[in-house]
Amino acid sequence: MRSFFHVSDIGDLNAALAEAREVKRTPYQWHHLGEHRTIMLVFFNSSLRTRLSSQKAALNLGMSPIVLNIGQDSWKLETELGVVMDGDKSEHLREAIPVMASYCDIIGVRSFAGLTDREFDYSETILRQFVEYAGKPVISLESATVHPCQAFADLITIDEYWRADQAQGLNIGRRPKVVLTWAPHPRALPQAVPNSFAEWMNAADVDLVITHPEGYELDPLFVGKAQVEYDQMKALQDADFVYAKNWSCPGVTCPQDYGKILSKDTSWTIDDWHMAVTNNARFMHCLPVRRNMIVSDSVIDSPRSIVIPEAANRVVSAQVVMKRMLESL
Ligand code: AN0
Ligand code: CP
Repeated sequence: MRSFFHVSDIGDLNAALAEAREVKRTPYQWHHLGEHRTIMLVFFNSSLRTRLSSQKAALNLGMSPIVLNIGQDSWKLETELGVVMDGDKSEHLREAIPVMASYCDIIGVRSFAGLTDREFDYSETILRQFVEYAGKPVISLESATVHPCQAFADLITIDEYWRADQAQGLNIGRRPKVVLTWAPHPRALPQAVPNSFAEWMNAADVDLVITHPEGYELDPLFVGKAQVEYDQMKALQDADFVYAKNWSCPGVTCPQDYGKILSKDTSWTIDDWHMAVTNNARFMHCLPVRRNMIVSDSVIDSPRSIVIPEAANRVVSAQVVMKRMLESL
């Protein structure tokens, strides 16, 4: 595997899920694969889960992780080509990437959307430079438009809970109804998490419904065949999994508002009243989550909340991806 950005990079999803179950059962059985191998994890933005789960996954595979926080531990990097570098950026990605790549076998990159220039973000300008200048396999650790390690972990989690239900004789012979719902947040957030979640759920054996206020339409490339329902309560009806997330305006129906907050409507906050119309749904969120903005304390603290096992599965998704990359080096 040369890159991990989209669901298509992982190939057959059932095979990937079976591999994830095996990795989870016996995480250390491939410890030899990473011997004398190094992964570089480059962060342009903050992280808790991605940083730690990626390091843990690498360690499980016997691989050495090196972490670099751009602008804190390193020089500030220029990302745009053709500019006169007379500002606060001391080094260009054009040199920094091949230098970093010369110290490792795999590179992971976190570079959030800037949310000011849709064209710059949606052409994945930074990630593409890593692919071009590194000459090593590249993993998106949430880039401008995608967060595949999260979406794969989300799918692993849904598969795990649905299988557990079926082992108890529940929900036999049907697909889960998964609802991706927008929820309010005080700051403008990227679309990478909902984009990837939609992309992966479309490829999986689930029925996906997406709900959000008008203006928050995700890029059709990611929405695919999913049903879009503007009435949140209607969308949540009989849901088996509720996946809440905030995102800023994707600029699909209103390009001038790209990256802006269009609504802070707290009637979209997931609380007991919303969960009551579901099929006793499990609650999911990628974390970090703002309590009582995205979700009420009562829902996230309830036994139907699976946000912690979901975060734990970030090690599993990262390990499957790194294992595949090591196998193809
Ligand atoms: C980021 C986002 O919404 O993309 C990271 C989520 C994994 N969240 C925040 O910046 C709060
Ligand atoms: N879910 C997720 O990617 O969390 P971090 O931003 O803490 O890495």
